[in-house]
Amino acid sequence: MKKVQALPPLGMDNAAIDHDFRRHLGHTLGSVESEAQSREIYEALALAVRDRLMERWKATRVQQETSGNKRAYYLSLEFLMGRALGNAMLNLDIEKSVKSTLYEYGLELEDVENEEADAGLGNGGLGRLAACFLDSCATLSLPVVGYGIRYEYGMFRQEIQDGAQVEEPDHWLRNSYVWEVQRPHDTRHIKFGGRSEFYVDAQGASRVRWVDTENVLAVPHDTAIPGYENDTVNTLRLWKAAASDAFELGEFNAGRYPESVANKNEAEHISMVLYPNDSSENGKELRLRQQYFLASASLQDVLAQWVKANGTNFEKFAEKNCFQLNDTHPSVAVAELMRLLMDDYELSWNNAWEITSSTMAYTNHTLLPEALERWPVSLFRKLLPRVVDIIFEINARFLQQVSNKWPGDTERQRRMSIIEEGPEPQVRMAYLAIAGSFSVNGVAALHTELLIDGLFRDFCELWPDKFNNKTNGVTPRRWLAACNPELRELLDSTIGDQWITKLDQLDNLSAHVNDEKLREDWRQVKFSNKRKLAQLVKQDCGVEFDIESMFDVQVKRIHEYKRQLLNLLHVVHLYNRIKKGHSENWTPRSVLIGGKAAPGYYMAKQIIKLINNVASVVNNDPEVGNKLRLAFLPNYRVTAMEVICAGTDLSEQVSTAGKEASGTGNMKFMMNGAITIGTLDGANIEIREEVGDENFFLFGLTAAEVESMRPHYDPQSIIEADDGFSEVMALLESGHFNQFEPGIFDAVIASIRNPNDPWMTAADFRTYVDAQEQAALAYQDVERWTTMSILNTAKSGKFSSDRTIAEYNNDIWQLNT
Ligand code: 26W
Repeated sequence: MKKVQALPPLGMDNAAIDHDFRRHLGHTLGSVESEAQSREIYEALALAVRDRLMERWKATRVQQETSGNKRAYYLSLEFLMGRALGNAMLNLDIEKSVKSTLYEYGLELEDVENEEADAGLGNGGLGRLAACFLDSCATLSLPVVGYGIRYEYGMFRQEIQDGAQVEEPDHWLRNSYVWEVQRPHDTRHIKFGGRSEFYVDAQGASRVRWVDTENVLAVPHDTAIPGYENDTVNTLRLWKAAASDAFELGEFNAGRYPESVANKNEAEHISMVLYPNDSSENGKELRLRQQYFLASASLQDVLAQWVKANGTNFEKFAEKNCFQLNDTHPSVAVAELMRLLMDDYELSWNNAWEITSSTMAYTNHTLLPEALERWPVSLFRKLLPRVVDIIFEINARFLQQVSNKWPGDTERQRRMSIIEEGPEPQVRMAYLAIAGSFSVNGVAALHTELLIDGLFRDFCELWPDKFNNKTNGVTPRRWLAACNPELRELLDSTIGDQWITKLDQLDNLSAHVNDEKLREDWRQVKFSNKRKLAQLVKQDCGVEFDIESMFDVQVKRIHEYKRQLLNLLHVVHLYNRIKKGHSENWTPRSVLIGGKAAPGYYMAKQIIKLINNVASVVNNDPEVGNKLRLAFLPNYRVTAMEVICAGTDLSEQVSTAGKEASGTGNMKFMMNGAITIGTLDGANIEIREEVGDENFFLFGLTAAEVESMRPHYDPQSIIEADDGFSEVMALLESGHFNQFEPGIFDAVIASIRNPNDPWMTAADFRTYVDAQEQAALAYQDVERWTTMSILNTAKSGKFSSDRTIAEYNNDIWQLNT
């Protein structure tokens, strides 16, 4: 199109927004104002806000494309974005204008916002981390693109029926998603199946092409990622799978119309659903298809942009591009980049490897061996024959390096091989990622140490310089400014508003910790947030929380290593004390637990059911009254956490030491003034370092103690030697919480007595109960608690994802802003 004068920028004031809101309502949606439905109001407002992102988005794209600066790409199978409207308004600084616009129509912003579904394209920590990282990249004006899959169905919606989890599909796109823009001209072709064909090219070089494939289209859908008040708008590009030929002509002509359309469905399955597992891989073919689909589409996208700007000279490619792999899930990218460079752009192996191994960086997010992905070679070969050839070649050259360093150490070669030998040989994706990356990082100091001396020890001996730590963080925009507007205002009036992008400034609060006015306001803000949380609990669980009671909260995926069961043992212990009349000097407590279980994870589902059964006994016992309440919050998700973290007093971070890579919920709670009760695990250690021992309730074995106790772990004697513990076990084993469902909890309860319990729950029971007692006493001392709460917020600056991303950039990406 011919270049013409640019449009004037859109106004950010009340009148300008009102104008666009009405235009979209009337002209985009064809709605009659007096009859507008809530959904239409939301869409019209979202579009008016989106218009304001759009012009900044274009400008950012043009600037990034023309600057020739280095760029990074965050490859992730998960992005747990949550809602976009509030976030966009905050970043554009138009909340006030929007509120007053709506006010004129008698509308509440909160009601309008509730029309938006969460973009729940992730399981938990890893997916939400990706979302926080994009926010920080945009806020730091770093040229980073997120690449992921546009799942038609996100994380399932959890319902609780008779105390048990029931999964319902999350068709989040049903009502059209206003934040995405489809970009069909950037569609990529993805190959599956077929075979490798060897040939000699015109220059006489031997080459390979991948033929007889079934092709699937990857159609990009872009979402704007606004930075905070800086006019930067980055991109999250999500791929949707589509059939390459809408109709299989042969089938169609033969009158087999349904069969031809069925083919289309099969291709589209690839982006149909997010796998709801967050720890154990179950080797499903579709999952490998998803991983390859993401890797291939994203790499082709980056290469196509490179060629457009630079032609097929790749000499400077590695200087200008960097791929960050979010866990092993997208790590097939290592082999795929090799394939594209060699087969499509005719680079030699050595040149292609030089580029690949200096552009890939891998982040590990878990220490659980069952979460390390492995794929059967046979499956790989069937789906991706050309890619598997390349993986074998990478492995052969890699093992040569191993044997050069440790001649004759065949045991080590066997251990380190990317291909695990056995009756069903497997591709070890983590090893492929390490071999192909110039950087490998863990997500908290302890986690990285444990990777170095444990899981990846051999690799660290080979390449010590690759390994580094990047302690996780969360975005203070969503997790403080947006979710806790009252605290935001109090902070602004006490220390100014620079903390939103320089979170270390929260430490300036420390100087005001004894200011009576601040302390009183601080408590009022917490009460107000507790009232909102209590409303949510009432509405979703039917349980009344007294806002004077201590709000004791554990929300995260349900997993044995996270030990929701330990939390529950404590609740039963408190219940038992009340029943026995041992409730002198009592601190009333409201315990909230929430989280999803992987649909195939039997134990996790049993734990949910047990929590609900205990809750119904506790909450219906008049003798217990307000002293103790227990609620299980159904369908825990990003939007629920926004209410929960602001209204929490006590944050439960009780995993078996050495098992939680980092945790990020712990950081959201801390920022909002909750105090942690936790083990020395993941980022808890760093949280405690920042806030000081006296402002953290510590208990439990250390990671080293866990491992040294393991061989002679004897839960039976631990229980026997502890009267309180014995009584708790006796209550559970008597069937008190499952009177009409005999035996249903046998497996869960038995796990506590099992000497092979990997999570060693019994070992930490007594120190946990003692730490809980300390927390209860501290809560009674309002002045002490207020100090602890203020200091937790004040010392949370380190846990901004802005700090984390600045470190990724300094140590790994090295982008200019
Ligand atoms: C089924 C394959 C699979 C395996 C592992 C899917 C997802 C995973 C993830 C590693 C699970 C996850 O979310 N890990 C969490 O990552 C967070 C961000 O780094 C950490 O804070 C958590 O400690 C870690 O459990």
